[in-house]
Amino acid sequence: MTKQIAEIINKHDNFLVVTHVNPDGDAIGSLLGMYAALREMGKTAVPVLGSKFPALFEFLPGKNDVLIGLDSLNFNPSYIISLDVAAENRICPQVDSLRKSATLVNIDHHPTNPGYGDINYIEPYANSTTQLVYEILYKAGHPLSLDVGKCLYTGLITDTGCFKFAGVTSKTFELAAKLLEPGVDNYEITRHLFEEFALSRLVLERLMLERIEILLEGKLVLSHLDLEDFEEIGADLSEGENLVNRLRETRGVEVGGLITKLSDNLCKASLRSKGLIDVSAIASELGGGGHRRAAGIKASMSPQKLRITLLELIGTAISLSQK
Ligand SMILES: [Mn+2]
Repeated sequence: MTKQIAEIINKHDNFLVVTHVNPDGDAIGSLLGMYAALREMGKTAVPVLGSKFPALFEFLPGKNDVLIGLDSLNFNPSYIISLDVAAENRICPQVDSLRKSATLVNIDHHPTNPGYGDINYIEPYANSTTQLVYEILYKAGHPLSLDVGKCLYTGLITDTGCFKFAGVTSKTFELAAKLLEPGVDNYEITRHLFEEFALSRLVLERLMLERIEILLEGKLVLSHLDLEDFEEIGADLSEGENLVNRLRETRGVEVGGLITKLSDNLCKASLRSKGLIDVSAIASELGGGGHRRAAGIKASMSPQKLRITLLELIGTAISLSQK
């Protein structure tokens, strides 16, 4: 499949590059890495996000070229390259209108990805989607530049939790070495990703910790934030993105979950598991998706309802795992 996609980017032109809403480092790294490479190849390419560019990734090259929505799009893409998007409804919704005239290439590493593209390259064993981008560019014979290296390394660092998470092998470090090769500065990237948070994020974390509930005999820790909290604190929604990891750090805790209320009848939840419980299966039951150890949900229900539903589903999964 890498060969087929490598041929597309070598032989064709006019690419729209997209990723998921609430983008994380792998989403933005894949988006800007693929975009930078296409530009280096002399192609017409436009990176698109469905919402505001997250402040955390402003250090990456190409961010000023990102279109927010398609209103000012001034060319007809032949190909839409979707990166790190587990479910089609998580792409910027306007992209749907282009699907008749463009070929959708779906490149992802989420095992729950149903293969919604015209061409699908889904590799659940990849540490990050940026790894798949690297493999495609390698197959295409495109040499790795400093810009592309920075972006792809950012995705790898994000999705492996700085090489802490399960699934990291000697191959991961081989890839990391290749990505650093053009002169990428590891500390520059990790500092931007983990040591430059806005003060508002610290305040959000305090609020999240104040509200923890220790459930299921300490195996589940839940907390919640409201959109109003973000507004009051002056924090961007993306700043809440990985706070949930904190809820899993305690001994005995199998699952941490953070529910964010977006409106009375709409909320999202991020789930993190140590591995015993497959949180992507729980997320799938509620229309979300992700990985065994990290998954997300956006659900049309009140936070109270989502809390009870999660408590039931996770409670059942934990008792089944003990049989
Ligand atoms: Mn990813």
